[in-house]
Amino acid sequence: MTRLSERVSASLPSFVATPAYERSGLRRGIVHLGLGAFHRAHQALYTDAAMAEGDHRWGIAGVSLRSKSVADALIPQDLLYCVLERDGEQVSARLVGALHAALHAPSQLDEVLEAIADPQTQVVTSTVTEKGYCINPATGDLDVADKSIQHDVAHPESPSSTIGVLFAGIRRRAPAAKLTILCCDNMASNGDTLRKLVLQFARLVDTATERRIESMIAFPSSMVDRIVPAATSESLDWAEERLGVRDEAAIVCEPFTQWVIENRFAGARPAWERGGALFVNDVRPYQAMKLRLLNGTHSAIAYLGQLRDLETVSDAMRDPLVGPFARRLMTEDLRSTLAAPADYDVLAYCDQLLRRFENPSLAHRTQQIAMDGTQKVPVRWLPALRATVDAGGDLPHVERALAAWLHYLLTQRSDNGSALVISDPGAATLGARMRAEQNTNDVARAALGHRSVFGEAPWPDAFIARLSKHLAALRSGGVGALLSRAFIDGSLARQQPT
Ligand code: CS2
Repeated sequence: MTRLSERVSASLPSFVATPAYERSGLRRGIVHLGLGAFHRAHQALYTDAAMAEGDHRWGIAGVSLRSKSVADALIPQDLLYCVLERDGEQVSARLVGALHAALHAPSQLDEVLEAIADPQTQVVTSTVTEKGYCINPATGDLDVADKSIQHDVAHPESPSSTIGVLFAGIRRRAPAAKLTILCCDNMASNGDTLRKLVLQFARLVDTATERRIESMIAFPSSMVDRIVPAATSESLDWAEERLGVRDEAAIVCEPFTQWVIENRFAGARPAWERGGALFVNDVRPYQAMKLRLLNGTHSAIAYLGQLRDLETVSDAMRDPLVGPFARRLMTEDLRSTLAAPADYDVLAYCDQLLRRFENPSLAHRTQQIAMDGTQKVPVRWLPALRATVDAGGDLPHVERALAAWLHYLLTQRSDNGSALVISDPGAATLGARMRAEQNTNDVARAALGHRSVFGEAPWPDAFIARLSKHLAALRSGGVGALLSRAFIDGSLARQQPT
Protein backbone atom coordinates (compact mmCIF):
# COMPACT_ATOMS: atom_id res chain seq x y z
CA MET A 1 0.00 0.00 0.00
CA THR A 2 1.25 3.50 -0.89
CA ARG A 3 2.47 5.53 2.06
CA LEU A 4 1.05 9.00 2.73
CA SER A 5 3.37 11.80 1.59
CA GLU A 6 3.26 15.30 0.12
CA ARG A 7 3.30 13.73 -3.35
CA VAL A 8 0.25 11.50 -2.86
CA SER A 9 -1.69 13.96 -0.68
CA ALA A 10 -3.38 15.46 -3.75
CA SER A 11 -5.03 12.11 -4.48
CA LEU A 12 -6.65 11.65 -1.06
CA PRO A 13 -10.42 11.06 -1.21
CA SER A 14 -12.55 14.19 -1.33
CA PHE A 15 -13.91 13.80 2.22
CA VAL A 16 -10.41 14.62 3.54
CA ALA A 17 -9.97 18.39 4.02
CA THR A 18 -6.44 19.52 3.17
CA PRO A 19 -4.41 22.50 4.48
CA ALA A 20 -5.66 25.78 3.10
CA TYR A 21 -2.12 27.23 2.94
CA GLU A 22 1.05 26.57 0.98
CA ARG A 23 3.25 24.35 3.15
CA SER A 24 6.44 25.40 1.40
CA GLY A 25 6.14 28.84 3.04
CA LEU A 26 5.91 27.40 6.57
CA ARG A 27 8.22 28.89 9.22
CA ARG A 28 8.83 27.61 12.70
CA GLY A 29 7.11 29.63 15.43
CA ILE A 30 6.05 26.95 17.93
CA VAL A 31 7.98 24.22 19.70
CA HIS A 32 5.77 21.49 21.09
CA LEU A 33 6.99 19.07 23.76
CA GLY A 34 5.22 15.69 23.68
CA LEU A 35 4.38 14.82 20.08
CA GLY A 36 1.74 12.23 20.96
CA ALA A 37 -1.69 11.60 19.50
CA PHE A 38 -3.37 14.22 21.67
CA HIS A 39 -1.27 17.12 20.39
CA ARG A 40 -1.59 15.97 16.81
CA ALA A 41 -5.39 15.76 17.09
CA HIS A 42 -5.79 18.98 19.06
CA GLN A 43 -3.37 21.95 19.11
CA ALA A 44 -1.91 21.06 15.69
CA LEU A 45 -5.38 21.31 14.13
CA TYR A 46 -6.03 24.71 15.70
CA THR A 47 -2.64 25.82 14.39
CA ASP A 48 -3.54 24.57 10.90
CA ALA A 49 -6.68 26.70 11.08
CA ALA A 50 -4.70 29.69 12.36
CA MET A 51 -2.46 29.50 9.28
CA ALA A 52 -5.33 29.06 6.82
CA GLU A 53 -5.33 32.71 5.87
CA GLY A 54 -1.67 32.80 5.02
CA ASP A 55 0.02 33.58 8.36
CA HIS A 56 2.86 31.09 7.90
CA ARG A 57 4.72 31.91 11.09
CA TRP A 58 3.41 29.04 13.17
CA GLY A 59 4.95 25.85 11.90
CA ILE A 60 5.41 23.43 14.81
CA ALA A 61 8.67 21.73 15.75
CA GLY A 62 7.25 18.68 17.52
CA VAL A 63 9.51 17.04 20.08
CA SER A 64 9.30 13.53 21.47
CA LEU A 65 11.05 13.34 24.82
CA ARG A 66 11.41 9.57 24.98
CA SER A 67 10.35 7.34 22.12
CA LYS A 68 11.45 7.87 18.53
CA SER A 69 8.46 6.08 17.06
CA VAL A 70 6.36 9.17 16.24
CA ALA A 71 9.25 10.87 14.43
CA ASP A 72 9.97 7.60 12.59
CA ALA A 73 6.35 7.42 11.46
CA LEU A 74 6.09 11.07 10.41
CA ILE A 75 9.38 11.78 8.65
CA PRO A 76 8.83 9.39 5.70
CA GLN A 77 5.39 11.03 5.31
CA ASP A 78 6.82 14.57 4.93
CA LEU A 79 5.39 15.23 8.44
CA LEU A 80 1.84 14.85 7.15
CA TYR A 81 -0.86 12.83 8.87
CA CYS A 82 -4.64 12.58 8.98
CA VAL A 83 -7.11 13.05 11.81
CA LEU A 84 -10.31 11.06 11.28
CA GLU A 85 -13.23 12.21 13.40
CA ARG A 86 -15.64 9.41 14.03
CA ASP A 87 -19.06 9.18 15.62
CA GLY A 88 -20.99 6.00 14.85
CA GLU A 89 -21.03 5.67 11.08
CA GLN A 90 -20.15 9.33 10.47
CA VAL A 91 -16.57 10.14 9.53
CA SER A 92 -14.85 13.32 8.50
CA ALA A 93 -11.12 13.78 8.08
CA ARG A 94 -8.39 16.36 7.83
CA LEU A 95 -4.87 16.22 6.53
CA VAL A 96 -2.74 18.25 8.93
CA GLY A 97 0.20 20.22 7.56
CA ALA A 98 1.28 22.27 10.58
CA LEU A 99 4.33 20.22 11.55
CA HIS A 100 7.64 21.76 10.58
CA ALA A 101 9.89 19.17 12.23
CA ALA A 102 9.62 15.98 14.27
CA LEU A 103 12.54 15.83 16.70
CA HIS A 104 13.64 13.19 19.17
CA ALA A 105 15.14 14.90 22.22
CA PRO A 106 17.42 12.07 23.45
CA SER A 107 19.21 11.86 20.07
CA GLN A 108 18.76 15.48 18.86
CA LEU A 109 19.00 17.49 22.03
CA ASP A 110 20.99 20.33 20.53
CA GLU A 111 18.42 20.86 17.77
CA VAL A 112 15.63 20.85 20.34
CA LEU A 113 17.34 23.44 22.54
CA GLU A 114 18.18 25.59 19.51
CA ALA A 115 14.54 25.46 18.43
CA ILE A 116 13.42 26.71 21.85
CA ALA A 117 16.14 29.39 21.80
CA ASP A 118 15.34 30.60 18.27
CA PRO A 119 13.99 34.19 18.40
CA GLN A 120 11.30 33.19 15.88
CA THR A 121 9.91 30.74 18.44
CA GLN A 122 7.22 32.67 20.26
CA VAL A 123 5.32 29.86 21.90
CA VAL A 124 6.29 26.54 23.49
CA THR A 125 3.36 24.21 24.13
CA SER A 126 3.42 20.94 26.06
CA THR A 127 1.44 17.72 26.39
CA VAL A 128 3.71 15.36 28.29
CA THR A 129 1.04 13.84 30.61
CA GLU A 130 0.77 14.68 34.29
CA LYS A 131 3.75 12.57 35.29
CA GLY A 132 5.93 14.20 32.62
CA TYR A 133 6.37 17.27 34.83
CA CYS A 134 8.01 15.46 37.79
CA ILE A 135 5.50 16.97 40.14
CA ASN A 136 4.49 16.03 43.64
CA PRO A 137 0.76 15.64 42.94
CA ALA A 138 -0.42 16.60 46.41
CA THR A 139 1.61 19.81 46.74
CA GLY A 140 2.16 20.84 43.13
CA ASP A 141 5.88 21.28 43.87
CA LEU A 142 8.78 19.95 41.84
CA ASP A 143 9.71 16.45 42.96
CA VAL A 144 13.37 17.10 43.72
CA ALA A 145 13.86 13.45 44.65
CA ASP A 146 13.01 12.43 41.08
CA LYS A 147 16.06 10.87 39.40
CA SER A 148 15.73 12.76 36.12
CA ILE A 149 15.42 16.09 37.98
CA GLN A 150 18.48 15.25 40.07
CA HIS A 151 20.36 14.39 36.88
CA ASP A 152 19.27 17.59 35.13
CA VAL A 153 20.16 19.82 38.09
CA ALA A 154 23.65 18.30 38.08
CA HIS A 155 23.96 18.43 34.25
CA PRO A 156 21.74 21.30 33.10
CA GLU A 157 23.27 21.32 29.60
CA SER A 158 22.22 17.74 28.88
CA PRO A 159 18.73 17.44 30.34
CA SER A 160 16.25 14.63 29.81
CA SER A 161 13.20 15.79 31.81
CA THR A 162 10.57 18.17 30.42
CA ILE A 163 11.44 20.81 33.01
CA GLY A 164 15.17 20.42 32.39
CA VAL A 165 14.71 20.72 28.60
CA LEU A 166 12.54 23.81 28.98
CA PHE A 167 15.05 25.41 31.30
CA ALA A 168 18.06 24.66 29.06
CA GLY A 169 16.23 26.04 26.02
CA ILE A 170 15.22 29.22 27.87
CA ARG A 171 18.77 29.67 29.11
CA ARG A 172 19.98 29.77 25.49
CA ARG A 173 17.49 32.45 24.47
CA ALA A 174 18.55 36.06 24.09
CA PRO A 175 18.02 37.77 27.47
CA ALA A 176 15.37 40.18 26.20
CA ALA A 177 13.44 37.62 24.10
CA LYS A 178 9.89 37.15 25.31
CA LEU A 179 8.32 33.73 25.26
CA THR A 180 5.03 32.09 26.14
CA ILE A 181 4.97 28.57 27.55
CA LEU A 182 1.52 27.07 27.29
CA CYS A 183 0.82 23.91 29.25
CA CYS A 184 -1.88 21.73 27.67
CA ASP A 185 -2.04 18.90 30.20
CA ASN A 186 -4.93 18.01 32.47
CA MET A 187 -3.86 19.81 35.63
CA ALA A 188 -5.62 22.58 37.55
CA SER A 189 -4.05 26.02 36.99
CA ASN A 190 -1.66 24.24 34.67
CA GLY A 191 0.12 27.42 33.58
CA ASP A 192 0.79 28.61 37.13
CA THR A 193 1.82 25.10 38.07
CA LEU A 194 4.31 24.81 35.23
CA ARG A 195 5.70 28.26 36.04
CA LYS A 196 6.26 27.21 39.63
CA LEU A 197 8.03 24.00 38.56
CA VAL A 198 10.34 25.77 36.11
CA LEU A 199 11.19 28.45 38.68
CA GLN A 200 11.87 25.85 41.38
CA PHE A 201 14.21 24.08 38.98
CA ALA A 202 15.92 27.34 37.96
CA ARG A 203 16.51 28.25 41.59
CA LEU A 204 18.54 25.06 41.98
CA VAL A 205 20.71 25.82 38.96
CA ASP A 206 21.07 29.50 38.16
CA THR A 207 19.25 32.43 39.70
CA ALA A 208 19.95 34.83 36.80
CA THR A 209 17.85 32.60 34.54
CA GLU A 210 15.28 32.36 37.31
CA ARG A 211 14.88 36.15 37.27
CA ARG A 212 14.66 36.19 33.49
CA ILE A 213 11.90 33.57 33.59
CA GLU A 214 10.04 35.70 36.11
CA SER A 215 10.13 38.79 33.92
CA MET A 216 10.18 37.59 30.29
CA ILE A 217 8.08 34.44 30.16
CA ALA A 218 4.31 34.11 30.35
CA PHE A 219 2.70 30.86 31.46
CA PRO A 220 -1.01 31.08 30.61
CA SER A 221 -3.27 28.26 31.75
CA SER A 222 -5.46 26.37 29.33
CA MET A 223 -8.20 23.79 29.28
CA VAL A 224 -7.93 21.24 26.49
CA ASP A 225 -10.57 18.72 25.56
CA ARG A 226 -10.85 16.01 22.97
CA ILE A 227 -11.11 12.25 23.44
CA VAL A 228 -8.20 10.75 21.52
CA PRO A 229 -7.71 7.01 22.02
CA ALA A 230 -4.18 5.69 21.45
CA ALA A 231 -3.73 4.34 17.92
CA THR A 232 -3.88 0.58 17.46
CA SER A 233 -3.15 -1.61 14.45
CA GLU A 234 -6.95 -1.83 13.99
CA SER A 235 -7.37 1.95 13.97
CA LEU A 236 -4.48 2.35 11.49
CA ASP A 237 -5.96 -0.33 9.22
CA TRP A 238 -9.40 1.26 9.49
CA ALA A 239 -7.92 4.66 8.53
CA GLU A 240 -6.06 3.08 5.61
CA GLU A 241 -9.28 1.63 4.21
CA ARG A 242 -10.88 5.06 4.22
CA LEU A 243 -7.86 7.06 3.03
CA GLY A 244 -6.62 4.68 0.34
CA VAL A 245 -3.04 5.24 1.57
CA ARG A 246 -1.11 4.03 4.59
CA ASP A 247 -0.73 6.68 7.28
CA GLU A 248 1.37 5.34 10.17
CA ALA A 249 0.53 8.46 12.20
CA ALA A 250 -3.24 8.50 11.55
CA ILE A 251 -5.46 9.33 14.49
CA VAL A 252 -9.07 8.30 14.96
CA CYS A 253 -10.85 10.46 17.53
CA GLU A 254 -14.21 11.99 18.38
CA PRO A 255 -15.57 15.03 16.49
CA PHE A 256 -15.79 17.15 19.67
CA THR A 257 -12.94 19.52 20.47
CA GLN A 258 -12.53 22.44 22.85
CA TRP A 259 -9.67 24.73 23.88
CA VAL A 260 -10.04 27.54 26.39
CA ILE A 261 -6.90 29.62 26.85
CA GLU A 262 -6.02 32.30 29.36
CA ASN A 263 -5.33 35.42 27.35
CA ARG A 264 -1.90 36.17 28.79
CA PHE A 265 0.81 35.90 26.14
CA ALA A 266 4.26 37.48 26.32
CA GLY A 267 4.63 38.06 22.57
CA ALA A 268 2.86 37.12 19.36
CA ARG A 269 0.54 34.12 19.17
CA PRO A 270 -1.28 32.18 16.47
CA ALA A 271 -4.90 33.14 15.77
CA TRP A 272 -6.11 29.87 17.29
CA GLU A 273 -9.58 31.39 17.60
CA ARG A 274 -9.88 30.68 13.85
CA GLY A 275 -9.98 27.01 14.83
CA GLY A 276 -12.54 27.72 17.57
CA ALA A 277 -10.30 28.35 20.60
CA LEU A 278 -11.77 30.63 23.25
CA PHE A 279 -9.53 33.23 24.91
CA VAL A 280 -10.65 34.21 28.41
CA ASN A 281 -9.33 36.13 31.41
CA ASP A 282 -9.84 33.31 33.88
CA VAL A 283 -9.67 29.72 32.72
CA ARG A 284 -10.02 28.14 36.16
CA PRO A 285 -13.82 27.61 36.14
CA TYR A 286 -13.52 25.87 32.76
CA GLN A 287 -10.67 23.73 34.01
CA ALA A 288 -12.45 22.70 37.19
CA MET A 289 -15.58 21.82 35.25
CA LYS A 290 -13.72 19.72 32.71
CA LEU A 291 -11.26 18.06 35.08
CA ARG A 292 -13.96 17.06 37.56
CA LEU A 293 -16.87 16.21 35.29
CA LEU A 294 -15.08 14.69 32.31
CA ASN A 295 -11.79 13.42 33.68
CA GLY A 296 -13.16 12.61 37.13
CA THR A 297 -15.91 10.46 35.64
CA HIS A 298 -13.49 8.96 33.14
CA SER A 299 -11.22 7.74 35.93
CA ALA A 300 -14.15 6.18 37.79
CA ILE A 301 -15.26 4.41 34.60
CA ALA A 302 -11.68 3.25 34.06
CA TYR A 303 -11.19 1.57 37.45
CA LEU A 304 -14.68 0.09 37.67
CA GLY A 305 -14.37 -0.98 34.04
CA GLN A 306 -11.03 -2.65 34.68
CA LEU A 307 -12.44 -4.50 37.69
CA ARG A 308 -15.39 -5.71 35.63
CA ASP A 309 -13.29 -6.63 32.56
CA LEU A 310 -14.95 -3.94 30.45
CA GLU A 311 -12.51 -3.04 27.74
CA THR A 312 -13.73 0.33 26.53
CA VAL A 313 -15.53 3.37 27.91
CA SER A 314 -18.55 2.70 25.71
CA ASP A 315 -18.67 -0.92 26.99
CA ALA A 316 -18.64 0.47 30.53
CA MET A 317 -21.39 2.97 29.73
CA ARG A 318 -23.58 0.07 28.57
CA ASP A 319 -22.89 -1.92 31.76
CA PRO A 320 -26.02 -1.97 33.96
CA LEU A 321 -24.08 -0.99 37.08
CA VAL A 322 -21.21 1.16 35.83
CA GLY A 323 -23.23 3.22 33.31
CA PRO A 324 -25.86 4.54 35.77
CA PHE A 325 -23.19 4.95 38.44
CA ALA A 326 -21.02 7.11 36.14
CA ARG A 327 -23.98 9.33 35.34
CA ARG A 328 -24.72 9.90 39.02
CA LEU A 329 -21.12 10.40 40.01
CA MET A 330 -20.97 13.18 37.42
CA THR A 331 -24.37 14.80 37.73
CA GLU A 332 -24.89 14.47 41.49
CA ASP A 333 -21.56 14.33 43.32
CA LEU A 334 -19.10 16.16 41.11
CA ARG A 335 -21.52 18.72 39.73
CA SER A 336 -22.48 19.75 43.27
CA THR A 337 -18.88 20.79 43.98
CA LEU A 338 -18.51 23.20 41.06
CA ALA A 339 -18.83 26.90 40.48
CA ALA A 340 -19.60 26.84 36.77
CA PRO A 341 -18.34 29.44 34.30
CA ALA A 342 -20.88 32.25 33.83
CA ASP A 343 -23.73 31.41 31.41
CA TYR A 344 -22.83 27.74 31.37
CA ASP A 345 -25.56 25.13 31.39
CA VAL A 346 -23.73 22.47 33.37
CA LEU A 347 -26.46 19.84 33.07
CA ALA A 348 -26.43 20.19 29.28
CA TYR A 349 -22.63 19.89 29.43
CA CYS A 350 -22.99 16.67 31.46
CA ASP A 351 -25.48 15.23 28.98
CA GLN A 352 -23.11 15.99 26.16
CA LEU A 353 -20.21 14.34 28.04
CA LEU A 354 -22.22 11.19 28.67
CA ARG A 355 -23.12 10.99 24.98
CA ARG A 356 -19.45 11.39 24.10
CA PHE A 357 -18.58 8.53 26.44
CA GLU A 358 -21.22 6.37 24.75
CA ASN A 359 -19.69 6.86 21.27
CA PRO A 360 -19.32 3.19 20.25
CA SER A 361 -16.85 3.82 17.45
CA LEU A 362 -14.01 5.16 19.57
CA ALA A 363 -12.60 2.07 21.32
CA HIS A 364 -11.25 4.23 24.14
CA ARG A 365 -9.70 1.63 26.41
CA THR A 366 -10.35 1.74 30.15
CA GLN A 367 -6.77 0.54 30.60
CA GLN A 368 -5.45 3.69 28.90
CA ILE A 369 -7.39 6.00 31.22
CA ALA A 370 -6.53 3.88 34.27
CA MET A 371 -2.83 4.68 33.80
CA ASP A 372 -1.05 6.99 36.25
CA GLY A 373 -3.82 7.15 38.82
CA THR A 374 -1.44 8.47 41.48
CA GLN A 375 -1.09 11.59 39.31
CA LYS A 376 -4.69 11.83 38.13
CA VAL A 377 -6.71 11.11 41.28
CA PRO A 378 -5.29 14.12 43.20
CA VAL A 379 -6.42 16.40 40.35
CA ARG A 380 -9.74 14.79 39.45
CA TRP A 381 -11.35 13.62 42.70
CA LEU A 382 -9.48 14.80 45.75
CA PRO A 383 -10.12 18.57 45.63
CA ALA A 384 -13.89 17.98 45.58
CA LEU A 385 -13.67 15.18 48.13
CA ARG A 386 -11.42 17.10 50.51
CA ALA A 387 -13.65 20.20 50.52
CA THR A 388 -16.79 18.10 51.06
CA VAL A 389 -15.63 15.71 53.77
CA ASP A 390 -13.80 18.44 55.70
CA ALA A 391 -17.14 20.28 55.85
CA GLY A 392 -18.76 17.13 57.31
CA GLY A 393 -20.44 16.06 54.06
CA ASP A 394 -20.01 13.04 51.82
CA LEU A 395 -19.76 12.24 48.11
CA PRO A 396 -21.11 8.67 48.02
CA HIS A 397 -20.18 7.97 44.41
CA VAL A 398 -16.72 9.51 44.49
CA GLU A 399 -15.97 7.65 47.72
CA ARG A 400 -16.94 4.36 46.05
CA ALA A 401 -14.83 5.22 43.00
CA LEU A 402 -11.87 5.90 45.29
CA ALA A 403 -12.38 2.54 47.00
CA ALA A 404 -12.49 0.87 43.57
CA TRP A 405 -9.18 2.46 42.59
CA LEU A 406 -7.52 1.35 45.84
CA HIS A 407 -8.94 -2.16 45.49
CA TYR A 408 -7.66 -2.30 41.89
CA LEU A 409 -4.16 -1.31 43.04
CA LEU A 410 -4.30 -3.68 45.98
CA THR A 411 -5.49 -6.83 44.21
CA GLN A 412 -4.33 -6.16 40.63
CA ARG A 413 -7.09 -8.55 39.58
CA SER A 414 -10.49 -8.09 38.05
CA ASP A 415 -13.57 -9.44 39.83
CA ASN A 416 -13.33 -12.50 37.57
CA GLY A 417 -9.76 -13.10 38.63
CA SER A 418 -7.95 -11.98 35.49
CA ALA A 419 -4.62 -10.22 36.02
CA LEU A 420 -4.71 -6.44 35.42
CA VAL A 421 -1.85 -4.40 34.00
CA ILE A 422 -1.17 -1.47 36.32
CA SER A 423 0.79 1.22 34.56
CA ASP A 424 1.63 3.87 37.14
CA PRO A 425 5.16 4.42 38.43
CA GLY A 426 3.76 5.94 41.64
CA ALA A 427 1.52 2.97 42.44
CA ALA A 428 4.03 0.44 43.77
CA THR A 429 4.59 2.17 47.13
CA LEU A 430 0.90 2.89 47.63
CA GLY A 431 0.01 -0.73 46.79
CA ALA A 432 2.68 -2.07 49.15
CA ARG A 433 1.45 0.14 52.02
CA MET A 434 -2.04 -1.29 51.62
CA ARG A 435 -0.89 -4.88 51.24
CA ALA A 436 0.95 -4.63 54.57
CA GLU A 437 -2.42 -4.32 56.35
CA GLN A 438 -5.16 -6.84 56.99
CA ASN A 439 -8.48 -5.29 57.98
CA THR A 440 -10.03 -2.77 55.64
CA ASN A 441 -9.99 0.06 58.18
CA ASP A 442 -6.19 -0.24 58.41
CA VAL A 443 -5.96 -0.53 54.62
CA ALA A 444 -7.93 2.72 54.25
CA ARG A 445 -5.76 4.49 56.84
CA ALA A 446 -2.56 3.23 55.22
CA ALA A 447 -3.67 4.48 51.80
CA LEU A 448 -4.76 7.91 53.06
CA GLY A 449 -1.41 8.21 54.83
CA HIS A 450 0.33 8.18 51.46
CA ARG A 451 1.01 11.90 51.43
CA SER A 452 2.24 12.47 47.88
CA VAL A 453 -1.27 11.50 46.75
CA PHE A 454 -3.55 12.32 49.69
CA GLY A 455 -1.75 15.35 51.15
CA GLU A 456 -0.53 16.17 54.65
CA ALA A 457 -3.79 16.96 56.40
CA PRO A 458 -5.54 14.07 58.18
CA TRP A 459 -8.84 12.78 56.76
CA PRO A 460 -11.93 12.66 59.03
CA ASP A 461 -12.66 9.39 60.83
CA ALA A 462 -16.20 9.21 59.44
CA PHE A 463 -14.80 9.28 55.91
CA ILE A 464 -12.25 6.58 56.74
CA ALA A 465 -15.03 4.39 58.11
CA ARG A 466 -17.06 4.76 54.90
CA LEU A 467 -14.01 4.02 52.74
CA SER A 468 -13.32 0.94 54.84
CA LYS A 469 -16.89 -0.27 54.37
CA HIS A 470 -16.59 0.13 50.59
CA LEU A 471 -13.29 -1.74 50.56
CA ALA A 472 -14.95 -4.54 52.52
CA ALA A 473 -17.81 -4.69 49.99
CA LEU A 474 -15.31 -4.94 47.15
CA ARG A 475 -13.38 -7.63 48.99
CA SER A 476 -16.47 -9.74 49.58
CA GLY A 477 -18.43 -9.23 46.38
CA GLY A 478 -16.49 -7.04 43.92
CA VAL A 479 -18.02 -4.13 42.05
CA GLY A 480 -21.42 -5.87 42.19
CA ALA A 481 -21.42 -5.51 45.98
CA LEU A 482 -19.98 -1.98 45.92
CA LEU A 483 -22.62 -0.72 43.51
CA SER A 484 -25.46 -2.80 44.84
CA ARG A 485 -28.87 -2.39 43.31
CA ALA A 486 -30.05 -0.80 46.54
CA PHE A 487 -27.39 1.90 46.24
CA ILE A 488 -28.03 2.59 42.59
CA ASP A 489 -31.80 2.66 43.11
CA GLY A 490 -31.41 4.74 46.25
CA SER A 491 -29.36 7.36 44.48
CA LEU A 492 -31.89 7.33 41.66
CA ALA A 493 -34.64 7.99 44.17
CA ARG A 494 -32.66 10.88 45.64
CA GLN A 495 -32.57 12.43 42.19
CA GLN A 496 -36.33 12.46 41.66
CA PRO A 497 -37.93 15.88 42.08
CA THR A 498 -40.09 16.00 45.20
C1 CS2 B 1 -8.51 10.73 29.94
C2 CS2 B 1 -8.16 11.96 29.12
O1 CS2 B 1 -6.68 9.26 29.69
C3 CS2 B 1 -7.29 10.00 30.46
O2 CS2 B 1 -6.95 10.13 31.63
O3 CS2 B 1 -9.35 11.08 30.98
O4 CS2 B 1 -7.11 11.73 28.25
C4 CS2 B 1 -9.38 12.50 28.38
O5 CS2 B 1 -9.77 11.63 27.34
C5 CS2 B 1 -9.12 13.87 27.79
O6 CS2 B 1 -8.70 14.74 28.81
C6 CS2 B 1 -10.37 14.43 27.11
O7 CS2 B 1 -10.20 15.76 26.83
